[in-house]
Amino acid sequence: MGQTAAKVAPEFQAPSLADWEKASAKASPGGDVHNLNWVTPDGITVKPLYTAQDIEGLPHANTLPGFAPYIRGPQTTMYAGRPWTIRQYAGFSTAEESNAFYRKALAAGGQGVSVAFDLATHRGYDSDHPRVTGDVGKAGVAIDSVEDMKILFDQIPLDKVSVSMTMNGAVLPVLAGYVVAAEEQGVSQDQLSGTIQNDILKEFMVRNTYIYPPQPSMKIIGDIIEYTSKNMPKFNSISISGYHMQEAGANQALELAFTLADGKEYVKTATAKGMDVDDFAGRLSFFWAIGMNFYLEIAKMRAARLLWCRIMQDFGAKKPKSLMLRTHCQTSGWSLTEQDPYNNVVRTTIEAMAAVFGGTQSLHTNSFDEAIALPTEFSARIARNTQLIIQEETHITNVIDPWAGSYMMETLTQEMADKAWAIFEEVEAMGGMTAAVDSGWAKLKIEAAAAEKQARIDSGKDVIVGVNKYKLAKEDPIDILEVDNVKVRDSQIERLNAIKQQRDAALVAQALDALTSAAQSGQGNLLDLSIQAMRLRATVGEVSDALEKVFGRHRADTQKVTGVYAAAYDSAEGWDKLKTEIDQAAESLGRRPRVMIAKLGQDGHDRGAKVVATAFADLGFDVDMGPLFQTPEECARQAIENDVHAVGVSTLAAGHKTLVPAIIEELKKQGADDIIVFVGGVVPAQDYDFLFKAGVKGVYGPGTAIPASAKDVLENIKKAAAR
Ligand code: MLC
Ligand code: 5AD
Repeated sequence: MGQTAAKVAPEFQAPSLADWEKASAKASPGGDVHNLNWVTPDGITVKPLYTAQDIEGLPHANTLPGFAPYIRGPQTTMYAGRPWTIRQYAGFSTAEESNAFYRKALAAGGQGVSVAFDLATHRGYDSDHPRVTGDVGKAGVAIDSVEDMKILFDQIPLDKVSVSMTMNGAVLPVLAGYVVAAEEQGVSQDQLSGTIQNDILKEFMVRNTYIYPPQPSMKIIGDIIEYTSKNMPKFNSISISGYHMQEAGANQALELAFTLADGKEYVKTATAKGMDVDDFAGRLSFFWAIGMNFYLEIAKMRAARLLWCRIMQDFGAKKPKSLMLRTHCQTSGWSLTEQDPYNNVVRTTIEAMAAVFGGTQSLHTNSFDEAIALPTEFSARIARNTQLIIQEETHITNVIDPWAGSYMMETLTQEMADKAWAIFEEVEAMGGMTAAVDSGWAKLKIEAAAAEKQARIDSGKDVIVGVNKYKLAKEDPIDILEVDNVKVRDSQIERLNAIKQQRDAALVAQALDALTSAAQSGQGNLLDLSIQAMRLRATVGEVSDALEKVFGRHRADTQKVTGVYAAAYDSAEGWDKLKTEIDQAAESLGRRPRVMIAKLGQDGHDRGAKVVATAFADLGFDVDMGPLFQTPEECARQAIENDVHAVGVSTLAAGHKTLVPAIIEELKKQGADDIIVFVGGVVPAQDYDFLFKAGVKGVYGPGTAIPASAKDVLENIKKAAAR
């Protein structure tokens, strides 16, 4: 065979790299092929050509799957033996509706369950709490007690189907509720396979569904790792998540470094409790975002396994399972657009392929209506089928780690590992991730990256098809999922009341007291005690309160970056003109136009709010940033005290139809209807009129260039002042 090939091959003289460079110069900008290099946001230089020279001497270019350092995947056979789990994250409205959705999805090819809870549940409030009126059942399913959990998993055999629960703040009552629901289904704790997210450090950095301050939150994580490693050997005690960092703006190297550093912190927490690292490390799992940066995402996943193996070896871990990084991936929600939304199917397919080439164990593919609302049955079907098609039609699964040996991929894997390791060491030098989070440094690093990215998009440097290039003249609205929040809340309150009537109140009170005492003394396992309380039908809110009595509720500082957006904005002309207009308005108003950027309800997604605040400030507005989780009343009070011209509500969790009219009403009630209100974020086209009728002056959906919204706000402020 080799001989035949040699015979038919033409004679040729192998060119040198210098020959190639010379030959390419003509076709390169400035006559130099090096000008074709691309420097990624991480600072990695991606060249147009890689050759065998690039991987000469690379230490890890020759490893095998299923063996340390696991660059090529944690399993020996990877997808050739068993493909990744198709695990679509979902949840909305009531437990009944979400249960029906899961069962249909499993019947149609879904392979695992992944529960999205509503924000009230995340933050430890029962559905009847006045702070969460706009949030119940909106961004996920409302869960108040074991009774809801039992409905959620009705006819889903928990000894067979693995369940992931994305829960961090109210992790104790929710995990406890799941354990009890399974128990009442006849499934014991040792049979449960699944994952609890339980990653609080990234909540303080980016996702913001924390309840307690960092220290007691870390104690809770230690207790959960301890309890599950003893009693639930098949259950992953944590899903150490970079996903939300990338969604909040982090580049891949930052995402990788911070997530590994979070992981190290959790290992330290557990070993400090006296646990042997090999007793729990095999059940630590990871979670990455996979965006449109195709090659680097694959490199990131390979580098992640390499680095985690190194970190765990440093802890003295011996078992292969402790050394191997296993991960879930989700395609990037942030990369999807409201404009021309069917393009999102394409984006998600490309991202899913990167996740698969990177060797993920489990995958969620986003639905094309992501930038507008929660998935409908239709959009969820396409998203799921995207994975089924890759698994069953393409034969991609037949070959393990097919990018291995690629000059480019091996080089980028090493470079990504080196970049991330440098950041990891920077964090170490600060005393670890808890310190880096506490000081606000880590969050600001991510926010700066987000502002830079937005400026690159707004100034057209980074292309997004249908948003800043190839725009449609007319967008057709698509069908979206609407949740009747009032109905969900009413039915939750009804069930809560029924439970409270039927349970043994004295026993519940005792169980809750036991939790409070344990929080105080540090004695006893908080998950164990939560299971006892939930079994007696204590509610999620009550268990959370029992601990809050001792731990308190965390309030975050709102720092913001400055100058970053302006520095990265690449189109000076429009920028300078707008700045001048704002300066002129300042003169006629007698002071700078002042806006308050507000987050209402339990919606903690603050990337957009932070980026807008930074950019508006760079443009010359006075900007106040409201704290997270304000009620409309609190927000109105702050706006009036600070004498702002406008309040900009940033909304990403579908609470706008309740919360925005409420803030307008409150401003009126408090005598300040001269303060104008504008709205930015995820708002379906169908809702614009509703908001305008309620008195909103501007609505800026995803993809709006910030200078455009700033200009509009300025005009509205001027108009209001002239009245
Ligand atoms: C797999 N197995 C194999 C194999 N492939 N065995 C032999 N040969 C092969 N080729 C075995 C595994 O070892 C394991 O058994 C079993 O099959 C299941 O495989 P797995 O790879 O562990 O998959 P899975 O059970 O799906 O677990 C994947 C995971 C887990 C480890 C990443 O943590 C997980 O499911 N995470 C999902 C997290 C999630 O859905 N998060 C949503 C976040 S959304 P054994 O015995 O070894 O266990 C979010 C958004 C937001 O956060 O902000 O709201
Ligand atoms: N159902 C389905 N997907 C959801 N996401 C968030 N909440 C839900 C839900 N209830 C997805 C979106 C979002 C990411 C954080 O998770 O893709 O961007």
